[in-house]
Amino acid sequence: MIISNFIDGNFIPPIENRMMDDSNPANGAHIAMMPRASALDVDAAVLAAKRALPQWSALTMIERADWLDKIADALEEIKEEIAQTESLDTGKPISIARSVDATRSISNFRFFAKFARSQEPLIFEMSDATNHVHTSPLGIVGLITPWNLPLYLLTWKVAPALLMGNCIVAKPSELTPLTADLLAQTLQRIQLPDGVFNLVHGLGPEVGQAILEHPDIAGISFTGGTATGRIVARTAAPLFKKLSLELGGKNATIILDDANLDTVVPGAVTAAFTNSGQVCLCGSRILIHQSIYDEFCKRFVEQVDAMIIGDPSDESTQMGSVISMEHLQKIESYIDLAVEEGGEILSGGSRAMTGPLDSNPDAAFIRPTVIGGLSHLSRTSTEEIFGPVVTLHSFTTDDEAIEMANCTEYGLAGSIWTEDAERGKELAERVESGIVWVNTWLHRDLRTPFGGVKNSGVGREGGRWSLSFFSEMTNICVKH
Ligand code: TXE
Repeated sequence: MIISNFIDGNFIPPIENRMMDDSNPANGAHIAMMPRASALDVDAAVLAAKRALPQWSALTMIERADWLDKIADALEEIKEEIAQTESLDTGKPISIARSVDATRSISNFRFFAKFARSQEPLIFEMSDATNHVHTSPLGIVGLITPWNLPLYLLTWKVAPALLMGNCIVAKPSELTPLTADLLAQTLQRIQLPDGVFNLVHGLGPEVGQAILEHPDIAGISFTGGTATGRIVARTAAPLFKKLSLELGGKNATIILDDANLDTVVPGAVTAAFTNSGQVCLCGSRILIHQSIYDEFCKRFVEQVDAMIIGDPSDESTQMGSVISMEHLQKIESYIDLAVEEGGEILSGGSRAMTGPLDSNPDAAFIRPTVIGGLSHLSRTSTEEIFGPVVTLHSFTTDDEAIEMANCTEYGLAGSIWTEDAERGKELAERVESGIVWVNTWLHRDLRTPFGGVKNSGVGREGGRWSLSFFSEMTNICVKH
């Protein structure tokens, strides 16, 4: 398979004709050749977007909401192909690719279409004047997205960006180009006007950087690692581009002394190992009240030991591969570090033996790994690993649990498990993060603000925050 850039409504090869390989991390097999585009391709994409902008922004928000529904309908028709393609490109189990990636990619468009229709004009009355808040598109926006939830996170930005009248230059991760290509194919099939959505594939420092630097791109929405987020901020801020940064996390799962372990243990396993722990919201540090630490640890390790690791295309697989051999080596380096720091491997810690896949040196599998006995201030317990690795820690008081939860440089998400929801909500207010779940995880209302604090990012997306990010406001004050 060969994929191309999608510019001005057409699939075209990169101007400098450089291509690169896309492979399946579950077995190392070559899947596709993809463009290694350059700034020249970004320039062409921006030109196309510039040509499309007047007509697209002249539509009403409701007319653009109708387009979002058309996109959702068209994606619904290829939902299984999206799931199969995402599983192939990422190594995630087909069950997750269906229930999380494909489902949410479609619902992102449906949600913003419906949300648009509920919007009222923003008016502030004075005794002698009326203030009308008028919104207009940013213009051309750059969307740069990561490899963990490729289409899910791309569509989370595409839907509101289109709704608010912007035209798009998007760059998915070079590790997972395929479902972005499927989206482009779909938009071409339903004849979204040429140039409204443009897709440029390639390496971050080459294509991503060119998007950040382009003078005609007015805003950047970025999801990825904190280190890259610094580069994005350093490049785009002096150009006064609007910036939304969704970065890394090292989230705490806090289990209070009154927690019901029958529900908490499976909840903590799901929060820890969904998508091989490659979700910025995963609970990678588990803080347990000392009175139930031993019982939790025993039951948690039992459930982790029983997880089915294997071929992502198998319906019964619960955990597939990680995204690449390079990422696998990064994860293994943290497991080595954990041992050096005095940790005890309670489960996993090695490359999974996965039946027919176990003899393949290019299969990026590792067993879900549970580590006890580390200080909550150790590097393993405070640095983002972004893989199927969790550390367990005990605490004695609620205050100590909050102090431990807040001790890292990150502040994206967390969860608190207790039989007393009011106690959980009060504690949640003291967790330095953008999102805290009480007695659940990854339960998402798309109207709510999503984003992190500290090194987990700047800004919020979701509901009205997305509409606000992807638009400019003019206050028009009319004297009576
Ligand atoms: O992210 P990157 P990666 C974390 C996780 C992971 C680390 C790196 O710790 O190990 O980030 O993952 C593009 N200018 N998260 O490599 O490098 C790049 O091509 C412009 C958490 O995927 O940040 C890709 O499209 N763009 C995160 C996108 O940035 C650049 C999810 C993300 O790549 C660029 C994924 C540059 N100089 C990883 N360099 C989350 N919060 O969900 C790279 N890119």
